[in-house]
Amino acid sequence: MTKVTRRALLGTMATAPALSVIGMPFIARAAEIELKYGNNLPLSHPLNVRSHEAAEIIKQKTNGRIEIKIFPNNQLGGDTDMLSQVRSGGITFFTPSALVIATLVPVAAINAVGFAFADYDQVWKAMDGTLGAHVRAAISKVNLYAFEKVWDNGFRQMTTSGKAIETAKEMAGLKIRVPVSPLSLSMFKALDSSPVSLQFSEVYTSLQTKVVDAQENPLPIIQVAKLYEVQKSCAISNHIWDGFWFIANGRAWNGLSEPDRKIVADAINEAGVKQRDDIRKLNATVQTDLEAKGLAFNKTNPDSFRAKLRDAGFYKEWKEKFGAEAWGLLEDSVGKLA
Ligand code: X2X
Repeated sequence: MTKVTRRALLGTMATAPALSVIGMPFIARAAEIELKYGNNLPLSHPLNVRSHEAAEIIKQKTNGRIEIKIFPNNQLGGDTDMLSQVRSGGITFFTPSALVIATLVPVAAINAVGFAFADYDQVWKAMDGTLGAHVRAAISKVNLYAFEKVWDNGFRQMTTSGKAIETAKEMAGLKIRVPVSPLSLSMFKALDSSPVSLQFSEVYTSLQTKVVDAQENPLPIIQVAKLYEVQKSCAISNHIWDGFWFIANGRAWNGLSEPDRKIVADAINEAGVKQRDDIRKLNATVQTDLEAKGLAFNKTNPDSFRAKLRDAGFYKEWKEKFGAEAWGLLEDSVGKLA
């Protein structure tokens, strides 16, 4: 008896009249191209919600040929691990914060210069404009492809288990967790704190076990990662605007056909724009929610922090590190910094 291969069966199905298909077992077709995407955030964060939608759209538009498998919440390791996996091709996609990809592409931290951006109008003008283009070009030099639209992490705020942070004075000696990022370390050292670099996967436990007393993150992250359970107060400092670069391994990206690249890029960029809007809407309600969960809030004035950073030579140092071109592009968007 001849063995009926799947190909032969599908071939018959394609030519046989439609009616004869009825009653046949459904044959699940495995995707031709399976691409892994890892990230560091809980499933409920808009970054995961919208990238899940993008993956569905990509699957539909390619008739199931391309499937993106999402591994959220540090399932594949911490930020540093995922960064090396996306470089080697072990995973195809990763969404590192600008702070984190800067360990590889230093200029990528330019958006995180302390107290640079006043609001989201300035942020999107810069990141969708010349500053973002400059960073994407730098990312492409290390054989990674950065999608056009950077996703929103948000304006970073400081939380602590100790006394509230009102001015730069309270920063002295503060044991604060920062991402694995030279710029964050430098900034909190300039504020006289004792910053500790830890991957995001380690933040909750290190606060819980008091390895550190404080951390800094946008409010939606504090909410989805339940950091309010292990922190007492939150200072609205807006000290850094942070985004997630959606990046792809260069070889894997260039290995896709041109039409497939367009389908994937369109879906991911459109999802990114929606994700920005999700965060914008969340920002309107998240503080009230966190207050109800027991986190105490206070406002801060940026002046004392900025003065401290200026006196410590922070702006001068990072202007030199980023170089005149990138610094100029940042100042085009936010005005003179130092
Ligand atoms: O690690 C963090 O603090 C986070 C989640 O904001 C980043 O990915 C930089």
